[in-house]
Amino acid sequence: MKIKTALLSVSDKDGIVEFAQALAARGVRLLSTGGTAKLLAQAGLKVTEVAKHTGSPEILDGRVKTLHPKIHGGLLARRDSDEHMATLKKHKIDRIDLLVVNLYPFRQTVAKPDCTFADAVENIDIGGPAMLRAAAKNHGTEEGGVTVVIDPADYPDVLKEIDARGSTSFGLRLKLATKVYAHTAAYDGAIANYLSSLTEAEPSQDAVPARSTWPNVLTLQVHQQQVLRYGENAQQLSAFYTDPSRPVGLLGNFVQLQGKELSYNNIADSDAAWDCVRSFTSHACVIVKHANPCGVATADSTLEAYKKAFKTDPTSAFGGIIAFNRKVDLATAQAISGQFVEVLLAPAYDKDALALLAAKKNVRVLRVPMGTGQNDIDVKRVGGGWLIQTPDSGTTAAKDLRVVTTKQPTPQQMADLLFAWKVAKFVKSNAIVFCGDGMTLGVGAGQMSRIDSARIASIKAENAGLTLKGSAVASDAFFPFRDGLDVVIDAGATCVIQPGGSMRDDEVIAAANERGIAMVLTGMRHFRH
Ligand code: 93A
Repeated sequence: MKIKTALLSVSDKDGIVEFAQALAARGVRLLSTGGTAKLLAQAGLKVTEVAKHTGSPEILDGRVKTLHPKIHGGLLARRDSDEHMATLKKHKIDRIDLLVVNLYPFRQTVAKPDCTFADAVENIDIGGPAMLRAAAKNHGTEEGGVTVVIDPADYPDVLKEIDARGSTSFGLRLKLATKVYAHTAAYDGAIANYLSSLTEAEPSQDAVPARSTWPNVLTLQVHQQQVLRYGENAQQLSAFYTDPSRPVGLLGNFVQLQGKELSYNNIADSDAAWDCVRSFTSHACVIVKHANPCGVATADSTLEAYKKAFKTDPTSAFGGIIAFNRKVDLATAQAISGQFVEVLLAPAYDKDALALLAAKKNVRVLRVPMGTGQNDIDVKRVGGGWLIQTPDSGTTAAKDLRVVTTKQPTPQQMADLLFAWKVAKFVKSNAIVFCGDGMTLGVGAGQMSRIDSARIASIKAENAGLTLKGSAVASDAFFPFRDGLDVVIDAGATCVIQPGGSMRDDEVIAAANERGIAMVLTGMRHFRH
């Protein structure tokens, strides 16, 4: 069915004049609402105002513009029903074949700190979603139906099909209709999130209402980006979903430059590696296995950082995820080529480094634009629901530390303690991390008992041929008893960083003094489950 009449009603007017010109050039009649009609007329286009078309003026400050049987009848009448077509004729209603709408900018409006309650309410679009839903419902059959466009990125496809066939295909109409319902659902979700975040019982119209941190309704809109081969295991189905507002061209935070398709576990591990490596300012390398760092180091170059990180635990590094916070050069790529690596990620690569990696077809090479990082919220699935929290963005600097022992840490020890503390944040609890000279020496992760984590960390150091004598050690949460502390001192640690706050802090501090080591407290713990 040929597209004869289009209705255009948009808040974001970008590109609308050009699209309307293209439609007019193809003989399409244009109907439009106040502001949009004015803009089109100014551009010299012949356009009929909706108010004139319906015979009803816009009323109630524009709250009622398009809510009229002449509009909704024109959108909703079934094209394959003689009865519907006869009804249109009887009531002198014209078919509307193409609808172009984008909505009042609700989300952008409430994001402004000075947005009043009245501003927010007035930006709840009613007529726009009503038309969108009507048009999308009537996307029709192979014979014909309504084409509905909310995204300017779809203008070219619509014009291409009109040129090729005078109308649009069922496939395109279905795709566009699907987009509409995802869009209106997200739009209503944003309204519900906003209203439910208001803490005042009756916000006054001109007041900027107080907002609570957490809305009691939380609507998240996520779009499928990639179907994955399987989930954590082969018997699980899986896909990767992201927030539609994320920059296009990224898979989550990543751009894949080469290699096999990313798996569920690859994405989870790469995320853990990136989270850790981006927290360092100097050249850093993080090697991850099963979401835990098994080697972390900083140095003056990426090559040195990699060599040091690898030394921590060469056994675990086999098939690992390797992340850098700096550009990867040829020398580093050459060194990495010597080991089996699943995923390599960095903000950039030298050309010759990429050429070398290209020979290793299986290695998944990811580019991660600097600055990309955590989400606003952290979501964890539990049976029957989701646990939601803000991400752990707590950081600790030297000035935040409290030395509680007679022994003061030397400047070198202080640097190692801060390094160990940074790493411990990214290790699953209970975490014990031995470090020295800007590298991890032994990592104990994910144990139910802190003493076991300490024991495992020292066994791993021994297996790697590293000494813990004179090392710095971090514990992600406090020592409940002195026994865990004794294990790390027995292993060779001479300084300890931990949050403090245990009922037996006095006993633990006394033990540190008795054994002649330095201990600093951060006052902040980093559980990670
Ligand atoms: O206030 S509304 O909810 N009432 C309506 O009847 C209506 N019809 C279209 N808002 C309505 N619209 C919206 O107006 C559209 O969704 C679009 O965002 C905007 C375009 O208005 P104008 O062309 O006057 O700039």
